[in-house]
Amino acid sequence: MFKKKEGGGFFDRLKTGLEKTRKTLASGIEAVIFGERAIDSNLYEELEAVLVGADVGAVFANELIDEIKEEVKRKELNNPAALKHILMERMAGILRSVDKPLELPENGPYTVMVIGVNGTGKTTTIGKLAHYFREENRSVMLVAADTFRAAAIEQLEVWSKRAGASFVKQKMGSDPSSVVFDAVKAALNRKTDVMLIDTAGRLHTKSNLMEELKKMKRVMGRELPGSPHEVLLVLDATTGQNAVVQAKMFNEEVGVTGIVLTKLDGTSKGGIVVRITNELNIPVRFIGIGEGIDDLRPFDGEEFVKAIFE
Ligand SMILES: Nc1nc2c(ncn2[C@@H]2O[C@H](COP(=O)(O)OP(=O)(O)O)[C@@H](O)[C@H]2O)c(=O)[nH]1
Ligand SMILES: [Mg+2]
Repeated sequence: MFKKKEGGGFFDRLKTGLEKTRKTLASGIEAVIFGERAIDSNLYEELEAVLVGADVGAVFANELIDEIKEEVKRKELNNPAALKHILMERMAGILRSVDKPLELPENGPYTVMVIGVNGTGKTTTIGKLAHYFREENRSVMLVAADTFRAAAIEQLEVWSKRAGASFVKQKMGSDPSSVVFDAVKAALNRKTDVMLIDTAGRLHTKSNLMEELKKMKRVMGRELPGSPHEVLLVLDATTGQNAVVQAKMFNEEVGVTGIVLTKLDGTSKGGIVVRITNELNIPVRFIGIGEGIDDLRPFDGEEFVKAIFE
């Protein structure tokens, strides 16, 4: 189980990380509902435009506005300020339904395959995750199954040293399934608690990549029944619609059990979390809010909405 870190500093850091989204989404909504204006179709249109601008998705924005209209009618509301609370409630409701932190068993190895397109932040996320688990006093092994580039292997090795994790690699160009095969054996021998597997993400050979990922899964399942326990898809929040397309593709081809949304610090379109959640219904396990080793958070829907609106 994840121990949740609490405290003002921790929450402030999240707010800072989500600053760009705060500026568009929260400030945009404040501007629309400001003053004593009437709740009419103009106001609803403006509200919808702000939501779409923050990338919650047109369909979801529309649904949300309809629900707000209902609520306003039912409760006979006439103060626009009340709309913000309805909105926050609804967003938190959607996000709560998918904020399921990873549950680790007492006895490992717990195996996590990390997949996604190049540049989304897979290797960095693995480094941050390794640090996270090390802080919980779990032994961690990083596995270099992105064997396509020597630099990728080196980058993961650097993270393993920073985080205090062991490291398994073979030479560049070797079969990723063979790397994983060795790694599972090593993790069983060493009684490693958590094994994090870095994979390639070159999409121009899409069918090869998908076959490779499926083969890795098969090999792992044979060596350690039930594994991989988690297939974590890393998506770059700054890529908007592309992230949604990638999520659908990887889920259909390989099967995804959890999502990490990175680079939320670099976008004003943090509403993408709502959109992905709404369209895919896959748990969002973590969010990335910076490049540092501490900039990965277990996702908490309630906290996320508060960090944007409060
Ligand atoms: N600002 C920011 N940058 C990130 C985050 N996660 C990853 N990055 C950066 O994204 C770039 C690509 O990351 P990398 O882990 O190499 O991606 P990979 O190709 O998927 O393994 C690097 O420069 C990372 O520092 C994040 O949450 N915020
Ligand atoms: Mg990488």
